[in-house]
Amino acid sequence: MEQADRCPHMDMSIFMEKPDAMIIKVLTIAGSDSGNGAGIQADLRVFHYLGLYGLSALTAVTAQNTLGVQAVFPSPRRQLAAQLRSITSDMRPVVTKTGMLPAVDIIDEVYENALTGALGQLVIDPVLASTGGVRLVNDECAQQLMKKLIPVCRLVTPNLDEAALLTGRRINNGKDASDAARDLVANGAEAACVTGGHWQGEPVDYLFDGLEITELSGKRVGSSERIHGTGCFFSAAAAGYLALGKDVPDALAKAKSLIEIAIRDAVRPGEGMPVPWLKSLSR
Ligand code: PXL
Repeated sequence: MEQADRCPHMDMSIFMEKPDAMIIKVLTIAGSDSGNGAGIQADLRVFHYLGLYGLSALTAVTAQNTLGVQAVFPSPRRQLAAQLRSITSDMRPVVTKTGMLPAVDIIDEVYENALTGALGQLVIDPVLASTGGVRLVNDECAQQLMKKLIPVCRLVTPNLDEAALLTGRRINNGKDASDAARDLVANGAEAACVTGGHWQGEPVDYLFDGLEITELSGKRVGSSERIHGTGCFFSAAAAGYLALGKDVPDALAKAKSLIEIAIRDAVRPGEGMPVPWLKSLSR
């Protein structure tokens, strides 16, 4: 009452007893990038841009800047478990996006939570290496992703290197990328989108939804190879659009348009790599 007197335009609905049903929640389970290019920082930025309420559970703390990753400190499983318990006992994400999952037991923890249904639809960005080429998770983690999480996901969004590592294929052309997407669906994913942004030429992505291959073509807006955080940004955007009710092809097409804008407007906060940026978030 007192506050309303002071601020007559204040929306008193925040004091309602029930949670706000209009707030759409999306969770990222990922690592922290101290340089603010990738990881949870990128994911939360994208969720906010899309008008979603972003939740986060940390799987690792990285020490990094625009020049590269200097150190990775994986979270102990019980730390992730506690975060997920706190989040899911109070809030229900419509979609959960995973990023860097740096240990087998971290993957197991996400898997066990996914099985309860408390994470909503799962979008997996199978982060294996940084844009600078630093390996962030080992082969055992890649295998555990294939064994546990990919079989229960709505969508997996590997880049060419990640798709090659996960499927054991050499990927040199669109046919190889399509075959890798088929492999991931054969392994249990509902849909797989192998992103071609790191290729020379036009950045075509290959989506397999269990029925057909769709080529998602885009515009080359500078070299995304040297831009740090594009993978996180793209899959966070796809997760966000799924949470907004889009179907997989539509969510991916919209995510592709958004990353193109963010690459065009990329900023260079340090001496090293640029970072995708959403200008309209700034005042
Ligand atoms: O871009 C992949 C990635 C994802 N998540 C975290 C990272 C990186 C790359 O450095 O640090 C936390």
